[in-house]
Amino acid sequence: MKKIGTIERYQEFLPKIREDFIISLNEGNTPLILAESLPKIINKKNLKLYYKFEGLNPTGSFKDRGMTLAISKAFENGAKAVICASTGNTSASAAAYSSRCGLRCYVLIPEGKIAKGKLLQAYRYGAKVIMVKGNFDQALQIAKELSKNEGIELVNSINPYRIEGQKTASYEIIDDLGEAPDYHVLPVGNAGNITAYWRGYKEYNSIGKSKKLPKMLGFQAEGSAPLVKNKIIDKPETIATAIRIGNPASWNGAITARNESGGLIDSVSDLEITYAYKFLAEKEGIFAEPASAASVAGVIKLANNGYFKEESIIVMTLTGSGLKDPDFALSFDDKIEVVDANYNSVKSILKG
Ligand code: AN7
Repeated sequence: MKKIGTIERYQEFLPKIREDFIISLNEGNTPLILAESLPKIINKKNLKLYYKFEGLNPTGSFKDRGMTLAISKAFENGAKAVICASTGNTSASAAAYSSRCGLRCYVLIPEGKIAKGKLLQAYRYGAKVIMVKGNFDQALQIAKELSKNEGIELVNSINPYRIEGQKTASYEIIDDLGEAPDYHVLPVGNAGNITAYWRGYKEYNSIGKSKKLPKMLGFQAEGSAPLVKNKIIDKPETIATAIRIGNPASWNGAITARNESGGLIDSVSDLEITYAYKFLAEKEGIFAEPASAASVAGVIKLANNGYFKEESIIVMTLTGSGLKDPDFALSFDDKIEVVDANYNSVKSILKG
């Protein structure tokens, strides 16, 4: 059977892995979905907007693109165990790929600050879940030290194979559009993904697959915006727990992507993120997690400020699935009706 995951699809652009050691769940190849309602609410006819919906990866986030490489390499190198710190999605992905090849997987997560779906994933895929009474940045520091001292492979995005795999999303976008977009918009947490996308765009451009390079637009949550404030945030806060990060590991990568592309890194408030999250589900039919909605919140903010002047194609990455965070999804006022099991009780609820 033909394999169709990240590694096989873009073999020639990625580090080599011997075929017997490729651990894949057919990740990648996610849809680029045209925005129907967004152009209307921002009232911009000059913009063509697309969502790159990474929530449709095997574990429900973009992390799978790089995890397939990181785990395959660890497996090929004879590692017995892997470790990561995570706001949730990395741990879900690491746990899934590890389970496929019998690697022991340790995940360090900030206690009480990860979406329930992600916790369940890591747990059910069989990882050893360790809750740390602290934030992601503290957990990452511990994971790094354990990796160094105990000979356990680190599969956070400091692991170079992670970024290599994640850059394939840019290839797919160019393969789909036949050209790079004018702007690429991403939520930014640990800043691995914006680093990876920029690398992917530059590489495809250098071999003639695109004529232009996009401006990279990154959005952090206001209470967790170290790159915007240009300082480490000791106590990051946001409802978008995936990007609740105060000291991004790929800090320099994000700044380089911004500067080289002529883009920007800005922040959006939890209120703006929540609006975009609801908008995506209720007006576009796309259920993405809160952190993903930061991309859309960012576009709305910039559009309202008159940032996009020319005819432009904009791609927004929606990094993870809305199913990951049931508690947030159910935290709104619009209530679910419970009625008696008869025709009239149900009919009385209908609005016509
Ligand atoms: C849905 O899982 O850092 O800027 O430990 O899960 O590359 O970190 C997740 C990050 C955006 C930010 N959207 O990406 C983790 C973790 C979602 C995410 C980001 C994350 P980076």
